[in-house]
Amino acid sequence: SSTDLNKVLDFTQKHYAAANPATYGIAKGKNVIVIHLESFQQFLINYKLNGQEVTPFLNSLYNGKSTYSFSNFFNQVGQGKTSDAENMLENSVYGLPQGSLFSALGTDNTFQAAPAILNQRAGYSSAVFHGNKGSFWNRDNVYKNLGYQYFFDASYYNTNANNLTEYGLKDKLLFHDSIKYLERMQQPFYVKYITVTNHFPYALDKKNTSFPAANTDDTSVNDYFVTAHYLDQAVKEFFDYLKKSGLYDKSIVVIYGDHYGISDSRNLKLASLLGKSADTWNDFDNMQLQRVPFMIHIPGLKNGGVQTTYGGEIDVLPTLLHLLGISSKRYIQFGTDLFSKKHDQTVAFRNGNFTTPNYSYIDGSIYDNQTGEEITHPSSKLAAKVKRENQQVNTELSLSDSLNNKNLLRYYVPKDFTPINPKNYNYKDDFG
Ligand code: GP9
Ligand code: MN
Repeated sequence: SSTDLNKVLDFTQKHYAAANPATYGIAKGKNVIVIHLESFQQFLINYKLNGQEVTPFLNSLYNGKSTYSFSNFFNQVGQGKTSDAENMLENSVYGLPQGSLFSALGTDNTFQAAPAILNQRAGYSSAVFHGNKGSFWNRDNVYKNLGYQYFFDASYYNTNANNLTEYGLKDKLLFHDSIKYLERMQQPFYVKYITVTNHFPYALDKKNTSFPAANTDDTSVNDYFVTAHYLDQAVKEFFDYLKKSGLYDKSIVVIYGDHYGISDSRNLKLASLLGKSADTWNDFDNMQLQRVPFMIHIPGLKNGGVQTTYGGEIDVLPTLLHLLGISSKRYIQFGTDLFSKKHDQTVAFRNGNFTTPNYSYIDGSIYDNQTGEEITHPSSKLAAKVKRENQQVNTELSLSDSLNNKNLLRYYVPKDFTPINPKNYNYKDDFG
């Protein structure tokens, strides 16, 4: 109803963060290449297992001056896992409290997503490259509503048995075998690569592994480092191609981890590898491991580096649009530009918990982010502040749920936006 829509509009307009003039438009007109690192957690970055870097190439990007690298960026997924990450990154709207939005609402809901905005505002073509079948998480329907022009799913690659892992084509093959499609994309393009090899239980055939596993008594924890290393090699090979092909200098590369790889229940096995004790491991430690990498690699950038701003997947779209010189105020987006002086550093998780630069709120308890200690007797000032933020997080999540469950974007057309007609897209044709 219009009051429901007005409540959402009222919140998002008040919550909007104006772009930072120092970064607005610095990537204008560049191709955008998004690399979705499956199940890849931030703790892997700059981590050494038995003295050996697990992900040397990603580390070189993270530590370099041509990348904005976020050290306090959190995944905010619910049960939709990868699809929740995709929904947040390309709509700046949360997933559902239960289940996958893509599966439950993705076929019939109205979206005003990144591919559509970039195409209409700046003439971007768009494609997804993913080695799984297109119907997984209902993607082949959802992507048409997002305005993706092409979806190169498993049917476009040689998927004989030894090219596959459980969720599809091995990552090195995905990056390699998709080149013939990428090279026919009209520029500027917005393309997304969804990797799968680094997925629970992190099994990988011997001929593809070149990194010694860890030696805890949990095989999936041990093998996590092996498939993370493989993924790192795959990304390096892709960058080598980008440089050789000349695409590198005409593009920016957005790299993110979609969510945790090691679940809370297995963190006790991981603790010792992080120099922590399983005996004292608690909810605060679990939350700290919800960090995932978020890097924006901009060839030629000289003053990038590690950004300590607190943020999450919900913030990516307004951040990206502003870097491309595309204003975002007219859209209904729950995130804010990470570079903005007005960026909201309260990071909401799907279960209502949240973290901020100074403290975390977990199932009713407050923790000091610097010491990790629970603040059992908060000052009245802190208690009031946490209460306010708790209310805002709950408001934000419930307004996002209202937008999704009532499909409110049907009733809102942003300035100069042409509603997407999913019938205009057909992913089965040969690449036309
Ligand atoms: C497969 C991919 C699997 O297409 O979505 O990752 P998940 O959704 O389980 O995180
Ligand atoms: Mn995933």
